[in-house]
Amino acid sequence: MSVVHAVPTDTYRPLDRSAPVFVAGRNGLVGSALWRLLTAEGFSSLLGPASAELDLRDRPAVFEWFARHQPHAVILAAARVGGIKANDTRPADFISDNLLIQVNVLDAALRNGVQRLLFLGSSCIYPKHAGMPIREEALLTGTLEPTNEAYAIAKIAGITQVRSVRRQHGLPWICAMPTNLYGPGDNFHPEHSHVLPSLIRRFHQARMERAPKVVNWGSGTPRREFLHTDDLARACLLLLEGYDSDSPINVGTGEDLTIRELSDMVASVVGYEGAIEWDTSQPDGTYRKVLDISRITALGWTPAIRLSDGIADTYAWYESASP
Ligand code: GFB
Repeated sequence: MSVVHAVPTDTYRPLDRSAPVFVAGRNGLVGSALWRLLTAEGFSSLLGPASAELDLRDRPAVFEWFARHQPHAVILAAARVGGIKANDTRPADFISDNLLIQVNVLDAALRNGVQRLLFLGSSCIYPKHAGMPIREEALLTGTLEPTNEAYAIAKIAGITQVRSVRRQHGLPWICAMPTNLYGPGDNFHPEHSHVLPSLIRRFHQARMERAPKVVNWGSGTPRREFLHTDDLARACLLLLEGYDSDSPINVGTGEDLTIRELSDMVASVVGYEGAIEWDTSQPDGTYRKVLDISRITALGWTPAIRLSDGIADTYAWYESASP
């Protein structure tokens, strides 16, 4: 059964399953989930060169690749991403790499007449003090969270480029804004990753080493929302086939929890029973981030993976991938 069955038939424009679809960032957290879903959905000409084969920051190489492969549709899931500390300590890398990747892929797609394109942003594009849950209309209405301002501004530039192409060239390109994501294939780096994979790694190590305590970052009081990438992948296909608007569209669960609650949940899944301490010299970041998902749920999509199940699934992947 197709995942897009719930889209109203008047807006449903199916993608040709045999036409080439470029999943930019195919080996990343989001790209790999998209690849799994699109393969299962019968897409037979997926394109997803590894970064060693095609560096998306290399403009001539990107143009040459598009001219040769002529993708029919593009999902731009390639990005330099990282957790709060990576964003805070390497802002020059985050703004430069993301702007280069986006401008090259979007320009090459335009040059080659790509009709269907989905650009993936992030919930950090919204103002730090946006009303909760965050509606799409909050974009560009206030100042950003300083720890990820460089990344957020690059993503806002991408949204603006997609909207500009719509306005100037009339192509039905779209943007989706996912909340904090997690899933198999995530980055588990101890310093640079996001909180959920960091906690999995930390609690796993502590359990293996029988450590009496772990120390997490910040106060544990900030609230976040977490979406499994398999749920995001279903949303991406639904949007590509059934959404055509100038406005970015949020993709999340609409439910948040404190970092302390998340930490307890991860400890329970991993089986860590020692003490948990909090290092308040580390940044908390924005206090709360939860998306209003009424626009996408009206199209018929809802998240299907409960957080505890998703953590268990991600932990199973981590254990299978760990040496
Ligand atoms: O996942 P995270 O880095 O993303 O951090 P952000 C979320 C919260 O978890 C912060 C706390 O309050 C952290 O202080 N935390 C506790 C930890 N322990 C840890 C740990 O071991 N590692 C990490 N990373 N956090 C990022 C943005 O912000 O979210 C990006 O910087 C992007 O630009 C991404 O938008 C989705 O939600 O704070």
